[in-house]
Amino acid sequence: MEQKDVPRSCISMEADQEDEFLQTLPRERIWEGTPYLYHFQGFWCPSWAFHGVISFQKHFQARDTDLIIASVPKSGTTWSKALAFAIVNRNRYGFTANPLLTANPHDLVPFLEMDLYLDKNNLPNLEDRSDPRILATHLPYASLPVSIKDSGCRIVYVSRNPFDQLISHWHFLLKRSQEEAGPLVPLEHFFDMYCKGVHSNGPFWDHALGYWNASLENPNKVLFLKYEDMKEDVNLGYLKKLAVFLGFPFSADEERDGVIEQISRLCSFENLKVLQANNTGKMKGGFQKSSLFRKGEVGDWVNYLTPSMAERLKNQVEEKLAGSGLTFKAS
Ligand code: PAP
Repeated sequence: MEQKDVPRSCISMEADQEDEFLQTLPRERIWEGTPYLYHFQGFWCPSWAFHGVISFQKHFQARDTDLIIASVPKSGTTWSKALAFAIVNRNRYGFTANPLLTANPHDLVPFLEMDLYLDKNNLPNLEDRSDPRILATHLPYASLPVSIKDSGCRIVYVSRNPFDQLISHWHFLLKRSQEEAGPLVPLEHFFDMYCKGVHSNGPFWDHALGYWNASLENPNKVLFLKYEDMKEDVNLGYLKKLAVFLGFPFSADEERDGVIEQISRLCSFENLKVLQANNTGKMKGGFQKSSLFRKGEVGDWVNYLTPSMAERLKNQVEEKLAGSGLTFKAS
């Protein structure tokens, strides 16, 4: 769905009308105990995030200097947030006292709809944040507030092959159910719903294509990254590209002094996973911080999906992405 189709009535809706409106939308639930997903503006929005989405769309005023990290959940968001923060703030903090050593990347780079705009009683004060503000969203491109599209702000979209992304998401739900001693979501069922596009911020292909097409139309506005390319790039070309896109390119001296390697190490899965800030305690949403750092590999899905499941998803992804030029490496 294009932004022009987003119902204006939603944008002007008062907070006390939201619950009533929600009840008019189609809804699905992955499994008993998981939050309802509401079909809204062409994507599946978790019930608890609905107010945040409306409020974000209604109130957020982007600045030309803003940097937005966008993704479908479980695509490398935490990693990308850490990288963007480390690149932008490298001269401010250095590497021994870097906030990434003591705070979770999601605390340093908050989500707009799922964090900053979530509170029904208060709007966030984003005015006092110094430039560039690094912020994040899981919303599809079509649902971004107009000011993000119309301003000069830049968007980094991180994507991941849907096989690993869905397995990562399933594990995340599983862990949450185990913690809460709730019913466990069977993989077959989760997979089936996924193929129907029913998962948080899904369908996957619509989400990816929205940003992919925007990156083709305006490469200076949207940088489209792939998790798999970043993982296999031993020369760290993706980091240089990201730094240039963010407006903080590495100097020749920095390259010589190994600053790029330092950022790569600081933000690596191995480093972040063992930090106390990332392996103890809970996030605002109630889930364990450690659940953001599971395996961090490409191709782990082969341990879970049967050949017939893999075939079904492969065909579906090929069909949905046909003609777009967008492809994913899944191993
Ligand atoms: P989110 O959408 O809830 O923020 P997100 O960070 O996008 O989650 O995805 C989590 C995945 O990224 C996990 O993948 P896995 O389940 O297949 O293991 C997690 O391990 C992986 N991940 C987290 N941090 C890093 C990192 N620094 N480098 C590579 N992968 C990472």
